[in-house]
Amino acid sequence: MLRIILISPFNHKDNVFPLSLGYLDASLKNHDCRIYDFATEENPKNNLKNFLTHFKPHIVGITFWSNKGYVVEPLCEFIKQIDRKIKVILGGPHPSSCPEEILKRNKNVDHVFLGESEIAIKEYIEKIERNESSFETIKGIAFRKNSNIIKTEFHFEENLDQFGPINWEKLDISKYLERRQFLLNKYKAMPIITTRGCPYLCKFCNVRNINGTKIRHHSVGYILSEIDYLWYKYGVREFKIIDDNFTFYKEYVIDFCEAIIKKNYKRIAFSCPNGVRIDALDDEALSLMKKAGWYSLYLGIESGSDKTLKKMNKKLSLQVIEKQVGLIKEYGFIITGFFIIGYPHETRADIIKTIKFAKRLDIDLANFHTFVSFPGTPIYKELVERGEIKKNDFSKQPFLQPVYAPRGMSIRELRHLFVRALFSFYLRPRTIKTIFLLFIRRILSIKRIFFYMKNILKKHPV
Ligand code: B12
Ligand code: SF4
Repeated sequence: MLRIILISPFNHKDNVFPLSLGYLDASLKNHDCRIYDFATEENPKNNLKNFLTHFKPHIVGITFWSNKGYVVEPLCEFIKQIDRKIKVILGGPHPSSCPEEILKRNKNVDHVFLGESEIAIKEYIEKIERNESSFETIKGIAFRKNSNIIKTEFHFEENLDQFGPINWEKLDISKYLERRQFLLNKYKAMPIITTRGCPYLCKFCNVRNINGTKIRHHSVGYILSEIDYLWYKYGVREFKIIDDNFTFYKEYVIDFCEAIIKKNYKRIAFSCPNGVRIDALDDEALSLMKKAGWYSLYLGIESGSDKTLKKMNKKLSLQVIEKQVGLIKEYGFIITGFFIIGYPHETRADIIKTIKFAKRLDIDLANFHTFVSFPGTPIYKELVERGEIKKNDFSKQPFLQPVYAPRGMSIRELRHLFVRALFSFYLRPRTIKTIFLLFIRRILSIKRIFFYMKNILKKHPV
């Protein structure tokens, strides 16, 4: 039996339960696997040192998002300094997008995993246990061999029910439940995954590298037992569905909602905080979602310019967005729109169009982000080829601060437009009233607003 530690290096205290590590842990039932979440530790690095010295793991795995390079790279070195024999493995969105680059850059990394890794990690650990050193048969792995880097094709499993169930007890759930992890919360909330993958090919998105372009799902029965468990055992009353594209298959949404309605939970709420596609929603789906307990919808609107939507390959038009927002509003959802500003080729006029569009739409809140190009996305490749960004520019990415501006615009100018977007959207009597009402209803987390404000107002090093 091998000893394994899986680390989530997000040290922001409001981080959510790391589902990625929960799923991987569920695959490693025959081993002594522990999950270590920086977000729930008072002194994460010091405690980790003690943990590593006492637990003496054979393998340490770290989940890695592109914006966390400044934490993950030193962490790999830290682990190797404690014991060079520990195998350090990485997985998650960043390694899935540029495994070769990571292996070239960081000698402290032994193996890199690509995409969903429940099966790959299981096979890997079995090989390590048997002292095998050939990994070519594992799907979705990259490693050094002689002076080459070998990368195998990744594979996505059709039936998600073979993964999990998550052993929630591996972490102290109360630490996650006592926080307001999202901007909007009605009750004590936990994230869950019902489907993985998305068939769209938006140019700024790297979901295709992580979960593929085919939507696969858990059965409704599987999800219900997960909900039941969290509802009865931990008093969780709100479920944040963080799928890539939850609303794509309407029949699935309908089956899911009908099953929830049938269960007749005394109190339950749902939302999709990382956004759903706006065009997939119709009367039937919306009315059932409302009945099942949905109260808020985040919509991937992205831009107020048809030209930019086309450049993003978003397959949406302003006309469809306006029509759909109107329809969704009729059902009384709290609507939050996601908007990207400063997308390549955008001019000042395009960005102002987005700001005006956000204000014109009947939405309650707007989540503006300045554009970041993540590795593995088509737009990243284009920008590197055109010499507009250097590889690794994203690693400097401070939360909510621009690091890229389209040609002809400075970062300072983009930052002004970003602040203008926020001020002109939020300082309207209508939005102030909405915020006040959401606050009174104890749905809106003021703490998170301060968190966003603090990050937005940080002086940017330009
Ligand atoms: C939920 C979510 C959030 C939530 C919760 C965040 C959190 N820390 O838990 C919220 C809304 C807060 C959020 C915020 C942000 N997010 Co987000 N988020 C997601 C989302 C939708 C799901 C992630 C998830 O939990 N998946 C479920 C688990 C089961 O899957 P998984 O994490 O991929 O793990 C599997 C594999 O990757 C692999 N794996 C993962 N880790 C490891 C480790 C090892 C050792 C191994 C072997 C394998 C492995 O195996 C796992 C099981 O199959 C993804 C989209 C996506 N599909 O990944 C975006 C995503 C991860 N987010 C992204 C971004 C950019 C952000 C923000 C920076 C956005 C912003 N500008 O504010 C912030 C940053 C927050 C932060 N803490 O730094 C990007 C990351 C891109 C990148 N290249 O890194 C993604 C991919 C979205 C996208 N379309 O591009 N996010
Ligand atoms: S942005 Fe949304 S719709 Fe577009 S590819 Fe990514 S997950 Fe799919």
